[in-house]
Amino acid sequence: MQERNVDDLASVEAQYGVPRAAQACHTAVVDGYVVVGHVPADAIRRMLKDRPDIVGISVPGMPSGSPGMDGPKEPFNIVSFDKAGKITVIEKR
Ligand SMILES: [Cu+2]
Repeated sequence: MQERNVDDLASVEAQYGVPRAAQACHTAVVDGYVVVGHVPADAIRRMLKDRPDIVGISVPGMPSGSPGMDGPKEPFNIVSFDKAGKITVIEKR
């Protein structure tokens, strides 16, 4: 695994085709998919198994109580985004 801290994550995310509304604090590339923010591991596993025709998935923002975030659980959306920049809510947690 290669890890890199950058000052301008938004431009890195743009380079990987992450639409602005899906951007968050961390970007990973996993087996050809882009994973943005605090996405639950089981959602990543499902994507890697089903191999949908998308660029990647994201939990936009830093919702309290999402994986890796402290604080009371607040509802959050898991979204997918495609090559056209279209964002689809695939799951609410
Ligand atoms: Cu974060």
